[in-house]
Amino acid sequence: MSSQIDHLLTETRRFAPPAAFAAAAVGTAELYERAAADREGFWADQARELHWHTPFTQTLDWSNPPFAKWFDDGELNVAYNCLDRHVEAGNGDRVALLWEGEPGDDRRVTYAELTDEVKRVANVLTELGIEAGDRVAIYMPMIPEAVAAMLAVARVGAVHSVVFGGFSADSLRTRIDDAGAKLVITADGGYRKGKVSPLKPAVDQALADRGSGPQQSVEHVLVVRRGGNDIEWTDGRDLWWHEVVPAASAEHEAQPFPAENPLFILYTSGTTGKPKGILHTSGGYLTQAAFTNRVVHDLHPETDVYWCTADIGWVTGHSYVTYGPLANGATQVLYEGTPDTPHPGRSWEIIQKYGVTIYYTAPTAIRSFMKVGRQVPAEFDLSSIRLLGSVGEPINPEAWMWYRSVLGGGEAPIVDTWWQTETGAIMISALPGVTEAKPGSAQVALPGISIDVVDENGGPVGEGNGGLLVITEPWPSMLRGIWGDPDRFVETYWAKFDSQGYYFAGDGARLDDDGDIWLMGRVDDVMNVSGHRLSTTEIESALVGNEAVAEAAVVGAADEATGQAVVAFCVIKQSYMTKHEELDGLVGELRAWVAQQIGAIARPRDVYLVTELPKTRSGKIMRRLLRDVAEGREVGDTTTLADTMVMSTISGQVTKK
Ligand code: 6R9
Repeated sequence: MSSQIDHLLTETRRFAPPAAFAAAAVGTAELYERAAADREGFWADQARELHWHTPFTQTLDWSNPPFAKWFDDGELNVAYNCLDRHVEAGNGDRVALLWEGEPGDDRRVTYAELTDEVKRVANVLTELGIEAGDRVAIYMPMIPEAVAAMLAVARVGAVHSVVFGGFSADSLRTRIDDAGAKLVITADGGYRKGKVSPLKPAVDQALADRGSGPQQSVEHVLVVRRGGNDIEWTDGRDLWWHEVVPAASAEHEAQPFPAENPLFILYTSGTTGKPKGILHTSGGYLTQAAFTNRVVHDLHPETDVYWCTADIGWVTGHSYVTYGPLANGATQVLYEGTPDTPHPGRSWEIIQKYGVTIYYTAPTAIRSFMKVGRQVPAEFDLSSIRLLGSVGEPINPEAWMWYRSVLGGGEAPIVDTWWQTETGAIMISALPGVTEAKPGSAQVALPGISIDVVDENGGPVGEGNGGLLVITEPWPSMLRGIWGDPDRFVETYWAKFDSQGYYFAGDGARLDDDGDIWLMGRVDDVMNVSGHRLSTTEIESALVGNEAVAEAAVVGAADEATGQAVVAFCVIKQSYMTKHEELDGLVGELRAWVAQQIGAIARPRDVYLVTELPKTRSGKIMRRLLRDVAEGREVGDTTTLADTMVMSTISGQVTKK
């Protein structure tokens, strides 16, 4: 990559942590030194923060790469670590979940209450024949029972596969079949965008369609009543949670399981059509989820009110809603609904109501808040916030500055956290009390994590250069495989840098002159225009730096002259549209703007003004579909879009032009 991305990398603003924050920070500079001196010993120390029924004597077994074993001869119970030990330490009355339903109903669940509930659910699971190693699918809204279900499955040593409640019956069926789940835990429905969105009917459909397909592994469906919507009932198979859970005994002693006992499978999309079941195990995963939640989010469990907005259907919800915060004894907000329902200030109302101190969300959400305007958060008291986090995609400096000034009172440190479903926990991030933050850069590998940026042959590119992001040493929360497909595991992540033994993350990255890491988007999103490599992220960042643009997506479209050409799709800010009745000329201005910001090489061939961008349910822009539009093809598979209508709207807007 050459000078085109200099405008990101010449970002010169630096923000040191406030002195009082640094003085009280959980993560200190000393952690880097300890980890550098003895990486495995460092992780063993972190693992000893957990409760082990049987202490481990080995830290890492890497004798059969890429199949790692961490803390292999130790035994623990993941749910015991998240629940019982806090109660036994005298913290049973501490609130674990500050739950807020979308319609405004709320519930406070203490550690003692959550422990009691999980013990009962664990007894129900055992009565239903669920044993260690069995798979349980969870298809639920964001309600306390969803967290309890995950922990109960973990408590009996079984394996959960959480399927995001926004996925279709079809996706649910594929996942149930691939994992061979024996039980599905669901709800009648949950609140989304002001109405009840049904869930149980999708489970019924997923199970009904299975006719001649794979063996019918599902024996029971356990149903929480939440939406109150009408549902069908299969006697003998279906059970109401409110009938069986309160009736079950609250006595349940957590049994120890080996550190490498599978904890969960989480499906994620890869480059092929079939989703991959990413497999995580117990001891290493919990160690790194808890450690990173403490040091990156600067968690002080006695005083903080933490809110990670991710749904439990995504890895962020696993590591930073369920496992990390509960292992640390945190008090956290759990919100059922969408951030703009019933009004655009809903998130700020929740922060004010509960006095949220740590807020962790995605750039896509931040940009949609920017689109609505800062007058909305200005109506609420957000002064409790002392730390902000970002995850899921690169955060452009524009959004970073907005986040810090509007939500962080111009002072709260921001941690930009890079990681993946596969890595299980945060890998690259500032330590908020130590690192001077740079807007737009995820910055440095965490203590105990080894990252590099390399060229196609695996050679380090060195400071000031771009290449591919790799992880050069095994880490505790690394995926242990792809469920049922060890070859695909090796092929996807380890084959590219086989001789070096590096994990290939699939992301492009660049090291700046300070050695800080800038994520440049998936390598499949890198364009080649007239022999120059351009990053979609880079051009998108320039576009949203223009006063007119709220959101932008850039794709490389096949072009006879240049190989690929830059095609941009922009959503214009409401405030800009009210000021300028005519958008005539804006397209030309934006093309010139990019040329001016980055260089003529980056000037988009086409700029389309659209009302929305196509996003997956986890908020990632589906550039593949935009490329179809840009190249004048029929639009491909849209089933993973959050809103399947958006592509026809965009196609309409583009052809009208
Ligand atoms: C946690 C999560 C993983 C992919 C990853 C990368 C992108 C995540 C990022 C980021 C830049 C960050 N990504 N965090 N890119 N800066 N801070 O999102 O997992 O859904 O598996 O996605 O997301 O491209 O490879 P997952």
